[in-house]
Amino acid sequence: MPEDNITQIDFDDLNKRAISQPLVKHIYTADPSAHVFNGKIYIYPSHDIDAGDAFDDLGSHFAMEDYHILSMDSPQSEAVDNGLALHVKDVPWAAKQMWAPDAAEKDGRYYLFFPAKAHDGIFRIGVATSTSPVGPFTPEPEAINGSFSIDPAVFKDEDGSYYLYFGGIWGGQLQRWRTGQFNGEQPDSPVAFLPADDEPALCAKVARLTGDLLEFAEAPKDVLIVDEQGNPLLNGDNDRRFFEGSWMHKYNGKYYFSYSTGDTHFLCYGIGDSPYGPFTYAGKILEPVVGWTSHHSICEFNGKWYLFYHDSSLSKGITHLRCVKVTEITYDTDGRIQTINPYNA
Ligand code: FUB
Repeated sequence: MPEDNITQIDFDDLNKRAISQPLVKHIYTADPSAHVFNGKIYIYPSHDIDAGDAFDDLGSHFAMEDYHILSMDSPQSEAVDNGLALHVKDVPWAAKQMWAPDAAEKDGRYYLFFPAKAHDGIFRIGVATSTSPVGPFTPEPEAINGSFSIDPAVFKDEDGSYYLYFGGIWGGQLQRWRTGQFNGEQPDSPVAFLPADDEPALCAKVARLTGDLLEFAEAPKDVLIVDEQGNPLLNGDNDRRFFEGSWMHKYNGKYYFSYSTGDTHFLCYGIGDSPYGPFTYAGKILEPVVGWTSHHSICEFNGKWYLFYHDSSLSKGITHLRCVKVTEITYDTDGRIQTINPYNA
């Protein structure tokens, strides 16, 4: 549901047709990364604010400054805001734009992974730690060495290895890293430096983390998404190619890499046999929501699977003022996720 349709939307009607309601309404929240720690659901969202920055295709209007962690006893229960967990002013390397975070637990310690623009205007990914899943978190003094772009998502595999998925095109700057170095040249167009439409699309990145979860244990690799013939999705395949918002979960021994298609507003996924992929494109998880962005996580709770996502319904369609929601997902017998429409007809 692109932004230019907003003026035609009857939000009272849309909210009645919505399959789920905002988890909290006293603040704007987005990009929900959900995990179950010690039997409880913790949601690590962006904390949206209106800082007055003009809307542009590089996402300058997403000017978030801090994180608040939400917790829930179950997907049906009330969500609790646990207050300020980390503020940009306390992160030595970060200047602005605290975008979509994620978290992991290891040996009773909690790790918050977050992207922010450093003082040179380049997105990096940092880590902050706490003894509590809701913080407050203490940031490492530097961003993860060799990190770049946005939208970290951390996945713990059954063998105890942790992997960090990340990346996003346009405002997320992934297209500026094609040579391995940041290309800071003008123009500042979101589509500059992208491949041609008939070339393979840019890939999200994945790197295994070191045992202390503070660094990459290896150089980041491409997360390749292929079609049913095994061919990489092309840059012009906007309905299916990766844009931002990586997530990894494992279901029945298979690895599910899911992501947002950005300018076409879908949440899609591919299935593979390894955390590194390749992932064969398998379909859509969520049809477009009201608002430009779509961003999600998938989490199991008591044997059922849930999609945490956001839309801009709470702000009546303002792109950068979003609200997080949750709905159950179901799998077909062949392991395909049934596509969800966020609003009933
Ligand atoms: O919240 C800021 C950005 O919007 C996120 O990093 C993207 O995934 C999109 O949701």
